[in-house]
Amino acid sequence: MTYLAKPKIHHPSLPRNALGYTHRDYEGAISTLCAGCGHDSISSAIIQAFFELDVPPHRVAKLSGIGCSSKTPTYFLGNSHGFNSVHGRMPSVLTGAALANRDLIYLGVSGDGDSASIGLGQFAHVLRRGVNMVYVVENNGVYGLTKGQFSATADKGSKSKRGVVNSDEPIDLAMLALSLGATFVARGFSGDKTQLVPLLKAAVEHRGAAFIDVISPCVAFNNHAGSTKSYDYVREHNDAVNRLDFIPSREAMTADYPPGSTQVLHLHDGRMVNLRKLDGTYDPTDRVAAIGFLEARRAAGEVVTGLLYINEHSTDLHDAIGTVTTPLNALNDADLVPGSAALAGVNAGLR
Ligand SMILES: Cc1ncc(C[n+]2csc(CCOP(=O)(O)OP(=O)(O)O)c2C)c(N)n1
Ligand code: SF4
Ligand SMILES: [Mg+2]
Repeated sequence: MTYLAKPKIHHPSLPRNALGYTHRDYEGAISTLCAGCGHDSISSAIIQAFFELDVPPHRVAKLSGIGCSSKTPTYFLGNSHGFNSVHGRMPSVLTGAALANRDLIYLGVSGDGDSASIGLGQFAHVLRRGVNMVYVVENNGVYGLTKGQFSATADKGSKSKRGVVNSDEPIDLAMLALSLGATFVARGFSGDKTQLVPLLKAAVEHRGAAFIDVISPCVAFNNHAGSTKSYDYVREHNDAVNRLDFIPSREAMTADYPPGSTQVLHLHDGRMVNLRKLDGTYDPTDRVAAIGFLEARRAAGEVVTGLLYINEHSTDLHDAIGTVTTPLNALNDADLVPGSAALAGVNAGLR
């Protein structure tokens, strides 16, 4: 455990974004995770994504459960709102916060134990309700914080550090997210920031439930031969179906790609992402095909990464229940107490 505070003095020539902030303004406390933990690379990708998106840090709420992964919000976006909830309960706390104040960007950070075991029910409902958020699972196939037990995402046949073979079928969270109705589903690898940062940026801009499963090796308990969540295994079996280029405004796209190798995706506020297709046949707007593709590649031992599915016409929970555009926590007494005549009208409508 380190108690060292980060120095407050910044180098005067650090690059600044459009708001005048540097990377340091998006960082958090010094990490206490094991050196080499994949989770730290994800924190660094999150810092870069929000810096490059020019998001004011006070507009972000980061929420997590319990685990090494759920500790990470302490290590990024130190000037944002934060809530470290109970094991597996982040989604319901996030849902409540998102309903109360629709003006914030919600970032849920969880682990494979947190989301695929104790929190599986919460994971399912937050996605099927279309809560407007980015939900990141830092997936290492083990319960890192409690010393490396297999989690529900560990592949059948994979080996623990002590050589025990996992006999249970794995839960593929990306596949589950697809079947639950998430409108943005992606998989990344903590060792591939070039792919992960644009995925995070596009997920932030997406309206609705955006889920990213990030394979994130645990160097202490799950980075050996026989593991399918180790750095070596993922590097050797990474089947990236596409790469994103995030277009920050309505600018025309100037990149020079061979015809047929790109696909332009539109996000709700007019922003676009340019998708470089690495697998020419993969179409991330076809949800049913995506499920079949993931299943087939998993059977072949491959780890499919990239943008797996996007619904360009997505809506969110606020659209579904018709909440007012003013955040509920900003409504005044007159809005909240409309009087007996209004109440009588509501009652009459229910008779
Ligand atoms: C209600 C409850 N049950 C069990 C625990 C013990 N516990 C703490 S973290 C954890 C699993 C963490 O695994 P994961 O979510 O994969 O995070 P990682 O540490 O691997 O990043 C467990 C079982 C707990 N803290 N609270
Ligand atoms: S135990 Fe594993 S998951 Fe936890 S900090 Fe160490 S390497 Fe990361
Ligand atoms: Mg884990």
